Amino acid sequence: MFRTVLVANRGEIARRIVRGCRALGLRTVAVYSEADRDAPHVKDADHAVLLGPAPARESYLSVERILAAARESGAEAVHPGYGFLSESWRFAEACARAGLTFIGPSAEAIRAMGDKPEARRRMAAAGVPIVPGSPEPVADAASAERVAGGLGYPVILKAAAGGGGIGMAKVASADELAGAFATATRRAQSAFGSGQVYVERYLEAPRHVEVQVFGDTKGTVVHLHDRECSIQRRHQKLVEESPAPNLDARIRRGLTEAAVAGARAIGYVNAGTLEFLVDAQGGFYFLEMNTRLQVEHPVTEEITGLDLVAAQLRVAAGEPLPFTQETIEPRGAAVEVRVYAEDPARNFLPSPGTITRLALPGGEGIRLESGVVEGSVVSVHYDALLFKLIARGADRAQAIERLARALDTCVVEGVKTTLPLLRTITAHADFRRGRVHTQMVEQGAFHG
Ligand code: MV4
Repeated sequence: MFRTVLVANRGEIARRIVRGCRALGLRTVAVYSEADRDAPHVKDADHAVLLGPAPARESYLSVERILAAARESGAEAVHPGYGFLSESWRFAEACARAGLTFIGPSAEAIRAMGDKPEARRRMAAAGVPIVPGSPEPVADAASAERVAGGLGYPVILKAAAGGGGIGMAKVASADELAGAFATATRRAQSAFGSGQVYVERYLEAPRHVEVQVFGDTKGTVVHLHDRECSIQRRHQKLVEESPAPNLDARIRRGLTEAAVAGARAIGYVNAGTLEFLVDAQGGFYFLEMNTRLQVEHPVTEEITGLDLVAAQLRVAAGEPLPFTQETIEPRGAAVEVRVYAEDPARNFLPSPGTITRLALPGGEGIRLESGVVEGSVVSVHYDALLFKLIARGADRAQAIERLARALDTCVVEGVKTTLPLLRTITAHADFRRGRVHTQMVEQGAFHG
């Protein structure tokens, strides 16, 4: 096992990783930008290194500066967290070249899953159901139209180098295709540096259910059950839970078995997530694989009682997984909400500023993962996630009841937050019945 870990991130996840390192007695090195001099994650770590100016390009996204920080602080391993460099195969490779252990999967697995058509081909070859669509990017609008004609409308155009919903375009009919193809290509080029797009059949109002997987260097791959993540707006998740509610036992088994088969087929090592769309008929389809620890990992930890960050460290050090499929026993239910510094009254525009008052709940079954304290300055330069509130219970109803109560006692002053929307969602009858899908927020289910 390495002794010193550099945490190449900020906010709540950097603090969570520091805690995971402490659980194994490892020394931690934080990195920070000029905007984060007084940030909690800097104080949490044993040592901290200034990277550079506030813009992420010159700090948290600078491979060169992070490698230099690792060198000067004596770190032997790097945990990338989520976002920033976490899914950069070039960064994983650069770490290896610098003699550092990248705490995550191989650069090859990151690269393959970042190429969405390649990921679809690899999963299909492993027997994982994929949404019907083009096996390769389409060269031009005419070939997109040929593929779409074969699939039937509506279809969706997606960026081959993309993910997370950026550059996607729904196409209702053939006469919309040429225009949508041009727009999608342009957006994909500017967001990902590649204009390549591919075509899939469009599924109406599906659920988003994902499966947490974990592999080690001995070739063992297990799943840690599923998470329901349908409640989101503009591809930003708001509420996540485990287990997914109202999921037929056959579908659940199909999802977890497919996820393990897919991860095994690519020799996957460390924590990963396979995302699926589940349609109203119970069909499920692989969407993409996230080759990182995810924001919503705490709900999985709450139902399994496992420490996923500690497991990541062990696996990265070459140890076998500290659990087996047989010993992973899900218990109860857990729900997480994400509180962002965004203004609901101004179409959820970021709401930067100083947090002048912060009172956050605790108590039975409540877990808090916060990147801020009273006095923290929320910068325009980074993701606006302030904290996550997680509630667990013996069953889903108890977890939601605890969460709703905890949400009622949250006080955040100085910046606007998504708290009002989260209170509305957790009180909503459809949510309480577990009747959720990906279009709910946009369709206005939670207005008023
Ligand atoms: C889709 C889809 C419908 N049909 N693919 C959005 C994020 C990206 N990972 C994939 N996404 C979607 N792909 C087909 N063939 C609908 C979405 C989608 C969505 C998916 C998951 C969670 C929320 C979503 C919100 C809108 C659209």
